[in-house]
Amino acid sequence: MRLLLLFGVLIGATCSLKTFVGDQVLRVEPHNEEQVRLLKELEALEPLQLDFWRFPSYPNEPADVQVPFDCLQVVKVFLESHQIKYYILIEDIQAIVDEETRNMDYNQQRERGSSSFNYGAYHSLDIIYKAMDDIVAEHPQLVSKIQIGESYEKQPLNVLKFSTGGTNRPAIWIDAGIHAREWVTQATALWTAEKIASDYSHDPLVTSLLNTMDVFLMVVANPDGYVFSQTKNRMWRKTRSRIPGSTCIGVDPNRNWDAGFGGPGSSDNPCSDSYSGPSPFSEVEVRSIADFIKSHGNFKAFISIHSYSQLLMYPYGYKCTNARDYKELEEVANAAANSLSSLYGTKYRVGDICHVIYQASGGSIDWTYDYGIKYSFAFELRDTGRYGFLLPANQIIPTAQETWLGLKTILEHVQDHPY
Ligand code: 0X9
Ligand code: ZN
Repeated sequence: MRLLLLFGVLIGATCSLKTFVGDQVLRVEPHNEEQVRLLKELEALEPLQLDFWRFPSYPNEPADVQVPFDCLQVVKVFLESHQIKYYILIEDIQAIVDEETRNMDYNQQRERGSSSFNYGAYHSLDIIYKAMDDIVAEHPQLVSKIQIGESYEKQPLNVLKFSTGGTNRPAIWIDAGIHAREWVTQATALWTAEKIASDYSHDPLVTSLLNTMDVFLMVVANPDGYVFSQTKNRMWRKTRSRIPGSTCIGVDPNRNWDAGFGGPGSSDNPCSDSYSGPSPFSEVEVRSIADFIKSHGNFKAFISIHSYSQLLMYPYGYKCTNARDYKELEEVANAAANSLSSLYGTKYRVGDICHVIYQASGGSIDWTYDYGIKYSFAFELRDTGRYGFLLPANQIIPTAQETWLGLKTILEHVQDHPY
């Protein structure tokens, strides 16, 4: 019996979920270029095992950093000795992860006989894929499933297609979950799938849109990372590909697109969370989306859903100059942010990636914009840092509802501006 217990502890320590007991998230507020530079240097110090939930960018813009318990003292001393202001955003990450685990759908006592899908909970990849199949089965005239490829670990890359017919109609792309740990995004996308399916022929905008255009919705753009974030490390962001010559795993799929590849705001260090990868489109998940977009050839909008920070952004991220269409994109984004906030008062900041968040190279919407898809937008959903990536499940549905209003404003504009 004691042997068995010991074995259990060993398995727990070596094979199972990473824990974050006593780890904190600090909100750090650099006040000048020098302090920003120091934070970036800190980021590169691997033994500290820092995880920037929000990367350092500009003076007076906050960065959020997860610090392991063992390094808290040295990091705080470093910040204080350089007069860099900070405060504790999350006291004990594990406490929030534990609460989240208790609320996972498969850990909850569901009412017996209740067969309806719980959109207000986080789910495993298998359950999400099953729910997507169920939506297809319930709306066979409108929704179909397309497999655009296979992930590094051989998971299907599934996309839901909403179409009322025609051939190669002008189309809208929406993806979520390209960053694994941004769980509210996959959950929001799944809710949105059901919303589009059930609103067709009821909601005038959805109906008129789908009478002339198709919508493609990728609920889990990085399935390997999502599974890993649920089974091994809640804070996993990247893909799970092996990098020759490195013991570190995975590429940042939002640094891997062929748009300013390898430039500022990306890293060539495979151990970094913003590692751009060995070459543009090295990641099969990213390449599969790009190939699909190219072979389709008629996408008018490309919307990528991330979390967190409550931002609605348009190109560019790899450079800090205005996109040709920035006036129109800014107007549409402002209108979308307004309709989004009309529901619960959630405030969004709007702007180009470089100015609103930070310079970041190799991102999806820069590539799609340069490829010719004018209406390229990226959302960063709730919240602004109280929970960050660990957004409580009771915020999933409100987040999805408000995001849908923002999305609809964009879709309406796209429909009204076909060229
Ligand atoms: O750094 C990123 O990739 C995005 N922020 S996140 O916290 N979700 O990782 C911001 C970049 C936005 N750019 C594009 N979506 N292309
Ligand atoms: Zn992201």
